[in-house]
Amino acid sequence: MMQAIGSRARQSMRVFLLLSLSALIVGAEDVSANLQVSGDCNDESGPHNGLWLYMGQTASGRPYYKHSEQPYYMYYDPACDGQAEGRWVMDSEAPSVTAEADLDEDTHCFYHSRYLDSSMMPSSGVWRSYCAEVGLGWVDSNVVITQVVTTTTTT
Ligand SMILES: [Ca+2]
Repeated sequence: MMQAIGSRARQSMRVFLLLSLSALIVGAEDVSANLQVSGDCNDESGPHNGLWLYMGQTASGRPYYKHSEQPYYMYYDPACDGQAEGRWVMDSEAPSVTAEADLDEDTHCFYHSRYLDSSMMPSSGVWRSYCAEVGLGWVDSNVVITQVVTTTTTT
């Protein structure tokens, strides 16, 4: 009986350690990772779904991205018209990497999609997207953003 309990405790400890290790790996944010986006316009054919490539950093120290197949950019703008609250946006304009605000330098908050969040990385959440491509207007989209883990193999 004692042995059975001891064995179960050991097994629990092993599972706990494995879970902790997985959490560490999943929780580690690679600032220069590419991103996979889904859920744009709540539709599989949402225009901003797909692979986004890491391009570098903007002046706020946050990464910015370019869509792998479309002329779209994703970046954080601390004030898209010079005054508005900070937000992550997806747009067809490449951002300035030196401007402190209004990164597309149009003095307006014109873009395809935005998320009112100031995290250092773009994150999953309810993005507000313009969805004319799928026959809709502005839509609250349940966007899911995951880092693309690249593995290196040697032969
Ligand atoms: Ca702007």
